[in-house]
Amino acid sequence: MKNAYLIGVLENVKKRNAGEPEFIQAVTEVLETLEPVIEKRPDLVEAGVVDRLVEPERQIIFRVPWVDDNGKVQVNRGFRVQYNSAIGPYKGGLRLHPSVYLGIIKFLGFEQIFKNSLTTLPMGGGKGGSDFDPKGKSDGEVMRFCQSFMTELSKHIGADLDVPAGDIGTGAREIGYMFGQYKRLRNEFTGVLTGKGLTYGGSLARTQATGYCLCYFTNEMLKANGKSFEGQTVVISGSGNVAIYANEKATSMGAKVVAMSDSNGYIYDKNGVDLAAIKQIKEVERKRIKEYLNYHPEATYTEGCKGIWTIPCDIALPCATQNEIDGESAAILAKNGCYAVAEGANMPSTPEAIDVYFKNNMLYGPAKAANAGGVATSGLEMSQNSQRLSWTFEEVDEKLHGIMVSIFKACESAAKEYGMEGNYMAGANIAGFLKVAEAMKAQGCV
Ligand code: NDP
Ligand code: 2IT
Repeated sequence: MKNAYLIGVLENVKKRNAGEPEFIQAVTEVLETLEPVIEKRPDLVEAGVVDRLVEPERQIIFRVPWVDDNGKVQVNRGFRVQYNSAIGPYKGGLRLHPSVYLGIIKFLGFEQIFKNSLTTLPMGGGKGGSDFDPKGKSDGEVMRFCQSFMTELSKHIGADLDVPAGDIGTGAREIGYMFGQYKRLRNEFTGVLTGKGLTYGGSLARTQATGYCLCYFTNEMLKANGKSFEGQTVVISGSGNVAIYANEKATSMGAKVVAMSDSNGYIYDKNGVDLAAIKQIKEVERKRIKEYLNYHPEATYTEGCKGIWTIPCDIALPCATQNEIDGESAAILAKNGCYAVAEGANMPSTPEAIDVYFKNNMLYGPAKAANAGGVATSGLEMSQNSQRLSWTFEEVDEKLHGIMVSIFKACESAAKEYGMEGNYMAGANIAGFLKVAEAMKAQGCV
């Protein structure tokens, strides 16, 4: 990066957020790709748009006390970072995972600003969560945690203010408990959360949305480069919400998914992963992926998740967590003939991995664009709640398909306009940024 203004902003970010490497990583990637825009737009520099964009509007950190099944008091830490409201109410998921700390929530909230902008819907960026680990907890413990978490969070959110949703560790069960507590505390039934159950205001297709839309985006990227999913071998990391529905859609588009993982290890099934077995193990029983061998003894299970990228494939869809593909794994993927990577997870590729993709002319679909279908459906859930209506699965799915096609086109044309044809990462950052930047400039120094 050569632009003195951007270098200055980044230096300041590093100084003020030391000890938050994921956040610095996310900001660095965006600022590097914004260089040609900033060179062309001195008015945005004058308006201090980037200086303001990197600083969250509000950060809330709170104590979450709850009582476990043995009657013992447990204390977790809760977060909500309300990052940017230039184009709509704050919107973004809640992550429940022991690795959660402020830096993770800030990187996710920062990414969410651009992603939400790309969806074309009016949603600002935010993210939240806690270092609570739902794994191994009883339903009662999860409920008491969610109620305590929402008791504080309810003071800071609202249908026109900030609308949280799911992310790692937060699925339909957790959203249900949180919604119930919000309703009890506020005595009102509003669309304050998305990803709700279908009996109380949820949208059809929200469960499937992120995974399906990852494949819609990937399909556009493949088509634009004379390829398709048909007959291709695919590796998908993770076996949660995003991974499961990415598998379902990729398979329906003619691909064969041969491997999936969890945080303990990965399975390889050369006949194609049996998704019904994965759903039973993960969605119904909440067990570990190695149980897959009970259904398919001919498959293999390997401890440790990194090795999944050594399985030869044409297309890789990382759908687990941040920085899960490093430079070394990316080099193995490339060597084995993988020609496309599209990100279901947020920031799953390290900067070194991204370098490998570009050096090897691989197609690269960045998270902000490729996984935007989840939050887009959340936006459609908000619209349905406001109208007190619910659309059919087909209506929602058709709208989403259109949104993903338009996101791909926006990335493709912004990259081309700024002299980086085929670099969808730069295209996503630039297209996402420009809408937010114009809105921030128009609203003055706030
Ligand atoms: P889930 O909790 O449903 O599933 C997460 C999956 O990733 C599990 O298989 C989990 O394994 C694995 N995983 C989580 N953390 C780690 C880790 N540190 N190392 C290795 N594996 C890990 O979450 P989602 O499917 O919802 O989210 C997956 C990714 O997609 C996240 O990056 C999330 O931010 C992103 N995303 C989610 C959206 C959504 O709508 N849900 C929308 C857009 C992006 P285990 O069970 O062992 O923990
Ligand atoms: O990372 C994401 O986009 C999500 N976890 C979904 C957020 C949402 O509000 O649906």
